[in-house]
Formats: sequence, structure tokens, C-alpha cells
Amino acid sequence: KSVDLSYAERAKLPNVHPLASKLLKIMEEKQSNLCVSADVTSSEELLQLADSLGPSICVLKTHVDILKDYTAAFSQKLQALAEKHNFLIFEDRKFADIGNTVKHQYEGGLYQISSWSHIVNAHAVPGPGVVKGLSAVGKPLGRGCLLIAQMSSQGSLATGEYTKAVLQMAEEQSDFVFGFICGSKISKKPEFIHMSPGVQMQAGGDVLGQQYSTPEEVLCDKGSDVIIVGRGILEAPDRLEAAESYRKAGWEAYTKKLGR
Ligand code: S5P
Repeated sequence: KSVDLSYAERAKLPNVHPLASKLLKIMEEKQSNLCVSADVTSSEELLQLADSLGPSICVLKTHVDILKDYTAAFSQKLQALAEKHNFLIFEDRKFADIGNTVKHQYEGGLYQISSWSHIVNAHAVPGPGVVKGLSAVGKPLGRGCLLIAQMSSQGSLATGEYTKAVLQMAEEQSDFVFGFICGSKISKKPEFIHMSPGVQMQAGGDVLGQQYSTPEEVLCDKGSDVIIVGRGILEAPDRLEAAESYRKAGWEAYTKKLGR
């Protein structure tokens, strides 16, 4: 049986993407494999969340297009908080168009995502051109991309051969793609980071098809690296307390899996 490498060991691998290395170091330092999904609709509330939960998380995931009051000043404040608390920003934009179009969507428009988000993600549906387009904008800025290999929602079409093709696409463009959105570990390469949404303390789901697994299932049984938690934290009476309990559950699951 092969021995799992620690986050710190993976951060030092010769072929690891610089952003993946940075993330793995943050995870080790902060003892956190928690990405909070800050799905709120007010900029002020998002910034407050980032400031209060910042010490507990390795990544803050945003959907800026659900904010009712986005401004460029907001993105600057968010970057300052990412520096202050040492976390990475992940705009969950799920790009899914031809390379030339995603280039514009990533760099321009109202949000200018490439200027403030360390991580973005993309669907592989369009083929490798989607990554080439994003990479043309993001690589010179030191950004990185996750490919969506599986989805947590019921009836997802991203399974089987599709998931395998995503893996292949990631390997072919590993100078920009450093990991996956997935439900379970799909690559044996320790340079790739697996991030999993659909996580709550209790398994279950919502009325719109979301399906939940527990931190222990995702990290130990499924072999993923990072848990993405939204409503499990956002709907808790005390968000900081909830975030800390997910951080601890995630860290315990990681150390148990590592078995050292
Ligand atoms: O397959 C996926 C991929 C993503 S990125 N399933 C998901 O739920 N997500 C995102 O993770 C989703 O857009 C949302 O922002 C978050 C899950 O939120 P929760 O409230 O269900 O934890």
C-alpha cells in the first residue's frame, strides 16, 4: 500500500504548480483544509465573513455574480483580507465557452476576475481550448485553474468517461490546471489538488438536487484534499463556531488518513 504524502511534502514536489504549492503550505500552516463557499448577496456581508472566518480557512470561494452591489473597491478589500489572513480567493465562475470568449470573460467585463481571484474553475465541455484561453490571461499573473471533473448534484452528467477525459485534459495543461472539483480523488498524481463541494456534517441534500457527504467521508473514504462548505456554515447560528468545527473535522480526517 502506497503511503500518502503530507500537504507539506506535496508542496515541495518538483513539478507542483506554484499556486498549488502555496495552497498546500497554507493548509499545513493553518491546519485547515476548509474552503468556505461565501454564497451571500451583499458585499459588506461577504467582507465581514472573510474577515471573521479568514483565520479558519485555506480558500474563500465566491460567486461575485450573485452580489447585488459589486464594485471594484470590493475586490480590493477582499484581496487585502486574503493577504491579512493568508487564504486564497477562488471565484467559482465555471467557465464553459470557447477559448476566445472565456479570455474576455476572465479578464474583462464588470468583474475583471483575473485581477483579483487566485483560482478559477472551468467545465471541460468545450475541449482544451477553454483552458488555453484562460491560461493566456491567468498564467502570466500566476493564477491557476481547477477543472470540474464531477459534480455533487443529483443526475450530474460529469461521470465515467467524461471524468477520465477531464483528467487527461488537466494532465496536458498542468502548467495552468492544478487540480479538480470532484467528489472523490481521481488522479494519483500528488501534485494535483482535489476540492470537493457538497459537504455538511450530516449527509443529505437540498430540494434542488444538491447532495451532501460528511468531511470524514470526503477526505478519508473518497481521498479528496479540500472540503468546500457553504450553507453548513452560512446557515449555522454561529458561523465562526461552525467554521471552526468544520476546520477541526477536516483536519482530524486528514491526520487520520495520513496515519502518522
Ligand atoms: O459540483 C459542484 C460544484 C460546485 S463548485 N457542486 C457545488 O455545490 N458547487 C458549489 O459549491 C456551489 O455552486 C455552491 O457555491 C457550493 C456548495 O454550497 P452548499 O451551500 O451546498 O454547501
